[in-house]
Amino acid sequence: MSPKLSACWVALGPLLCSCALALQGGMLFPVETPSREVKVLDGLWHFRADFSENRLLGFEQQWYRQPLRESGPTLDMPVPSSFNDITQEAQLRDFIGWVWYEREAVLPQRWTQDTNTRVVLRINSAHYHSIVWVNGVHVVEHEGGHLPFEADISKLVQTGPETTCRITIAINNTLTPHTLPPGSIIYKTDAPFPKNYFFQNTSFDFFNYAGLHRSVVLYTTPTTYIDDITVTTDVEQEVGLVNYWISVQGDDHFQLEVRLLDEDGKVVAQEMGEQGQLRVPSANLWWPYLMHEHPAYLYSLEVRMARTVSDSDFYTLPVGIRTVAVTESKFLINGKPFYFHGVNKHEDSDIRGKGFDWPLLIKDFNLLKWLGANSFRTSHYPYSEEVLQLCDRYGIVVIDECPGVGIKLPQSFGNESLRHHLEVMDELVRRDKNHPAVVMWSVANEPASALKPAAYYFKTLISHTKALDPTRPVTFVTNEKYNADLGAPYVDVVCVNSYFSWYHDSGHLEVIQPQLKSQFENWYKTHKKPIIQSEYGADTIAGFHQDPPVMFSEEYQKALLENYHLVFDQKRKEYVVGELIWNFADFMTNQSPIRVIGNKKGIFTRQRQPKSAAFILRERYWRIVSETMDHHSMPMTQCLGTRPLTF
Ligand code: GCB
Repeated sequence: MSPKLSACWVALGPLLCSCALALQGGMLFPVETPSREVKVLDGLWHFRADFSENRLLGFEQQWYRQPLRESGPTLDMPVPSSFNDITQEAQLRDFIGWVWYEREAVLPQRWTQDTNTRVVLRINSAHYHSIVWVNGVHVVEHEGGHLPFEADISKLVQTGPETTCRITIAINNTLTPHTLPPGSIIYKTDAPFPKNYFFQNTSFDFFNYAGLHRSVVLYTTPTTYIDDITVTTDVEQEVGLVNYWISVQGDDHFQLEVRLLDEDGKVVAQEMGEQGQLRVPSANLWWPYLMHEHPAYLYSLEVRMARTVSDSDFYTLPVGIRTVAVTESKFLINGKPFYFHGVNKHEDSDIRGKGFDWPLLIKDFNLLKWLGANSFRTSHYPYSEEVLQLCDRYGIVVIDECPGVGIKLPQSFGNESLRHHLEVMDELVRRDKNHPAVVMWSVANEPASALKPAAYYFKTLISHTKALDPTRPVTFVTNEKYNADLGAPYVDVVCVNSYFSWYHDSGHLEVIQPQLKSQFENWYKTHKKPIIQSEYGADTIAGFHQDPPVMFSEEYQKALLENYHLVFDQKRKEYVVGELIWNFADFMTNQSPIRVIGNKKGIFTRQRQPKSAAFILRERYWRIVSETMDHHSMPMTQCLGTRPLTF
């Protein structure tokens, strides 16, 4: 690494070591209950990018010590949002280094005066490396975007009559060969480049948006509190089994009461104690969308921790009872074959970049419903918790992917990278383990898995993930050759990406069928595992038409899809268990001669308008539903007439 940026990381050396701190304890989603309050700090924050040559001026001048406006000019920056596309400055769009966010929060008096109240600051996603101060005091730091981290700030805010606190967050979007995703900074020192010129090199195909991408939240719990809940489910004949483990922090003396309520609010099982099993006779199972007349059935697990009558903590967790299993050729949900007909997505939209946005989210779910999609992969990083909550409620099945994308360099397979990757899986599993919609973990996308160290790397990573969660299969998504991939022996399901007639044999649609057939046959013969076509697609500029089809026209995207579908239809009778189009919507990438204002492989535009291919896919997905319904418990007419169409 160049001395300049390494200085920036070295300067943080001692702080980086404390990352593990962020891993202790649970990471329950903040909800309001009779014992908990939540204050969401969405809105305008003060913002400054540190354009100084070494990007360290903010640390040298300790910008966190006083209000940010006192150390120089600030911008108004909306949170949640990426900062990149908010202004007219290309310099800020492409900025690499530290940016500073700050705002004051007014706290209810009870929070600052009642020392039996624990006040927690939670950052739901800050990309990439963050350091947080409250009233100028360092409280936490975290490496990696997309996953939440927290700090208990009770002591800092319970010091006197003051009821405001100043939150300062410094965020650095610099990637190194050991971050996830990896990247590197390239310095251009030869003459024709401007002075001190550098840029960030990455091997992934989406814009490295940065900033406070999700809400920053303050919430309270009592000082003795429910820290974590883990639920796994099983089914024995008609009886649903809900196994639970609860951890309480703060004191050893408490009682725990656990009740499971059905959708009508009726208590169907209850238990006492930190761990146990709830048995639900004639359980309503959690079924995927379009697989059952009443999909996505959710029970509520009400947990009450009590020390005394007036000192209790409450938390309610939605619970879906379902099983997941993989055989040599099938993916089973509740013992029935499940076929993934869905999409790959990105968290991406105009202006807000990767910033969380409710209207966009609900629009996307309505489009999935319209399409008849039953699943998606969180390509190529964990999506917001709100997304997973909606998937639980709607029955949309999720392959939950970590940010292991673009792992191409040999040094990204070393111990330092592996250690971080294992930590990220800890954080991901801890956050998402209780979502019934999540049916499989994906530990990476298209790594250089034919490199020698990949065998040990993926063996370790996958066995670690299975140890964290023995109830779900684990995969990574490959584009290596079936006989060269050193990670494939360790996955439960083969997820393979291919772009026949696009990146290979460009323009030759006629190669798709024979090449795809042999792709499937080779992978199956070698590994004897179910296969998902985890990406396929073609860039298409909405409104470009050409017949006979040529690349980038809507006709070409349609024809490419249709050729793939013919082979899927043969092979899904055997061992192909899913097809996920690349991509749900157009999305922003780095500038490049093969990208026309971003990647255009969406079946919807970035503004969520359908291209012709969306109608092809819609017709197909609904046809698959009508065919497979016959094999399941309900007739299609019932399915169309009731809940699935309205969620
Ligand atoms: C891939 C990658 C994805 C890219 C896509 C493409 O294989 O997994 O991130 O965006 O191809 O369009 O090139």
